[in-house]
Amino acid sequence: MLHTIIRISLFSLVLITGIVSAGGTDPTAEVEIIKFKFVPQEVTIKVGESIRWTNMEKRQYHSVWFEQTGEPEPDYLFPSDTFERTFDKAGTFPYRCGPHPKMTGTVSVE
Ligand SMILES: [Cu+2]
Repeated sequence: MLHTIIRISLFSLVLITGIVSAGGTDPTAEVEIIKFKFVPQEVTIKVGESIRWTNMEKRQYHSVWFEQTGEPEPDYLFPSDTFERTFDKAGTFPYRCGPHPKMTGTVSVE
């Protein structure tokens, strides 16, 4: 009986470890989009690190657009959607929401 329990536990552990590692690396920083704001508005990370934005609104869509890099505007984020971006160069990167130009944020990469 005890043997069986230990075996099952070990099996579960292997299974859980597998699932977690399959998810890849977690982003370094999280930004929530809520009430037409990026929270926190300023994020500082290191070169090679990444940020994940999550739309926490109930109904409103937004986007995370690094317009000044010349990149096209990414797809809109609908409620509970996420957007991830990795930063490979040092610098200060302002961004905004496409549909709402007053919604701005800044990423500092050291
Ligand atoms: Cu917006």
